[in-house]
Amino acid sequence: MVEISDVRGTLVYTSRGSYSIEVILVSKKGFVGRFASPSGASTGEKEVPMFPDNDVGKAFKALSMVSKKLVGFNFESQEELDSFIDELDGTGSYEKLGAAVSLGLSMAGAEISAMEMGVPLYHWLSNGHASRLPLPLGNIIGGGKHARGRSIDIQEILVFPREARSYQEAFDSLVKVHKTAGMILGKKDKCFTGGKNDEGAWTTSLNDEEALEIVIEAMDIVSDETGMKFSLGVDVAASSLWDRELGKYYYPRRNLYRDGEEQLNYILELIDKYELKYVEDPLEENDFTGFARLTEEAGDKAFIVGDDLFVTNKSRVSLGVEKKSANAIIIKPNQVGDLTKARDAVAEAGRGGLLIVVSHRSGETPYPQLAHVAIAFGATLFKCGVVGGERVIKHNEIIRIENEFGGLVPSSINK
Ligand code: 2PG
Ligand code: MG
Repeated sequence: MVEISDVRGTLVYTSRGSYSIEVILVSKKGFVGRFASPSGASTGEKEVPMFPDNDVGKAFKALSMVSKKLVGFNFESQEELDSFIDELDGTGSYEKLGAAVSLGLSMAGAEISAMEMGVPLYHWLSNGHASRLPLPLGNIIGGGKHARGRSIDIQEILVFPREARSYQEAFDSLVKVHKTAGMILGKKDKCFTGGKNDEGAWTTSLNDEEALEIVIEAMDIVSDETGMKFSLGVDVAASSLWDRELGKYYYPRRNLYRDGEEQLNYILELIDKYELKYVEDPLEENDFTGFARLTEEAGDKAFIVGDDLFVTNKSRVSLGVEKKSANAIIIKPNQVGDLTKARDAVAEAGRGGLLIVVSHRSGETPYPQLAHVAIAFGATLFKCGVVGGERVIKHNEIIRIENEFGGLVPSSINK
């Protein structure tokens, strides 16, 4: 039984320089848990907002209101804590608290619980069932909203190793792909200054297809050097390209519009031409039917991954499973506001046979806990930037867990 004896909040910053709140929980036995939620730029319209009415001041007020009720609260499980936070919010979707407060409380609560039990956080979050590590999925060249529309139109060109003896070896090879891609860009892109976007991916003046070719070249070089086998992927973040009024996707670099059918065919072409094995948000966030067509046509070749489509929300996952809209899912706890709701989405996705990808946000905070969430939720892929302190702290945490606790080996992927 864990008892909360103090609740505090401090105004802190994300890697993008926007506000977050470090939520601090102290247990009666004197353990201290802290967490500050990240926030996105290409956010799903159905995700829990960072702050109520986008107002950090209101979030602090909400935190001080619920603090009084949390002090003295006892809980035995994460579900008990999270359902109490949900009840205190009262809207069912954290409209009053916002994700910075609700997930801050949930994660800080998980921290103090794990400390009291004397177990690592991933152990607490998985009830001791965690048995494997994910493989890293890294952002190599990026654009879209993460580069203020000044790079490629596709938001992310991603790479993952398909198997590795250790997470350390897998991550090392991704770092090499990132470095090598930077070197090639230095030669091929006359405007390249070494500039990176919000997630530490390179930005470029080249177009989407030229950028894809550079990443393939980098993968091949590192593969020859290390023997590691890589697969290529993209996050189209298509809701950011979607013009709702026109009902078309707009690609600003080429000043080009594509309707739903053209978009679907373009994605199918990209999958074939570049042998993409991972395609996240290829269509706008409410197009469950288009997603299902894509999964039907290309799901054997590539993971069709729902991010804004699902927003880590169990009922949207159920709909997607029923319609066979995707064969993989992005899990971002802040999208849904607490760890239990995120775990419910994972369980529902698991019932539908979806591959689990736990993911960072573009505006991250320099805290390691997401590494534990990825392990606890049995993620096959951990999507996180390759460089930048707020990203590397999470990869380093997985490497530390791998070395300190033993018995956890990376997953492998046959795509
Ligand atoms: C995404 C994420 C992370 P953001 O679209 O998958 O890469 O971006 O956090 O801006 O939503
Ligand atoms: Mg995404």
